[in-house]
Amino acid sequence: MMNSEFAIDVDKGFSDKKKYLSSKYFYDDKGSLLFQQIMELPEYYLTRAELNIFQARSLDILEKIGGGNLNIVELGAGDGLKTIEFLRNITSAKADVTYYPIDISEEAINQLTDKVKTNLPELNIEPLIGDYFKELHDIPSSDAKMVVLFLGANIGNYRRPVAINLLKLINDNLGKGDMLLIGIDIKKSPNLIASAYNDKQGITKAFNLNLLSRINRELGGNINIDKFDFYSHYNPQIGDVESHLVSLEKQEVYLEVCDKTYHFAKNELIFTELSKKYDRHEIEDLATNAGFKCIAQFHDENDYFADCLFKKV
Ligand code: AVI
Repeated sequence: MMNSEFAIDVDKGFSDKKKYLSSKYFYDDKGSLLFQQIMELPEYYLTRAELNIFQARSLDILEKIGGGNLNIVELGAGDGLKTIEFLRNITSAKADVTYYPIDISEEAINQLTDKVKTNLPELNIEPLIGDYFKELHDIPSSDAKMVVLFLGANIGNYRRPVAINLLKLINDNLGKGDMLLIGIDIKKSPNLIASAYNDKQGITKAFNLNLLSRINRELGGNINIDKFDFYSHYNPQIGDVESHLVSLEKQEVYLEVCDKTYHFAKNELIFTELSKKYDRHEIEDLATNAGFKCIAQFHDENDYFADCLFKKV
């Protein structure tokens, strides 16, 4: 019975003239582990660069946010490494902070909460499990300034209009003067970007192929993973990294849950992910289009990555 969102989306994507799968389905247990490995790859500079920003610039970020009590709300729990660095630096500068991490996964929130409590025992933490916008909406109003954290270049996984809508949704839940601190990967050497999404050890390839294993497991598929390859490329003119799976031969796959056979031509692509890179002006434009003003952009020492402070106007 094709009644899960996953089954409906895979059926749509496999039936399209240009086949696609949504990158939101990468993150089952195995996919989340593979993403952890990606973040440690020598080629994947993004996580280290963002950590460098919080090591070197946290107090500058705090200064731009301004004084007073802060409610820091994080969308997506992550492993906490960068956030703990930021929170440690700003609380030791006497900022009065309550930290609200939000995630749909109870396990992710519990792990993060334990980590934060071990590292920052004095910090007020109010973990929230559920949908980002519902939880954000339900945070009791107070005189504290709201600072939403949306870190890790996640915004790059959305096409521009979708990214703007998402930022608008965040904006709708904020008051005038509240802030959004958003991680954005920036345009730089095309070769450097291309290799971050095509690592030598093949972890990014395994991360993409894992989507097919997930389809087999959850939708009763008979996909032979060995008959697919991985291809990603970066177009520096528009800043888009596009990732794909490639059918190595003409083949058919059957998905029991959809009770349907899908046909693949030799070398046919399945688009799996956009990882968009921005320049300074495009970032300002993104902010303006979503009802914010970009008041500061903090770059790491190599100028690879930006954490940007958007203020609701
Ligand atoms: C989660 N997201 C920001 C990552 C990115 O860089 O687009 C996902 C990823 N895909 C391949 N490598 C990492």
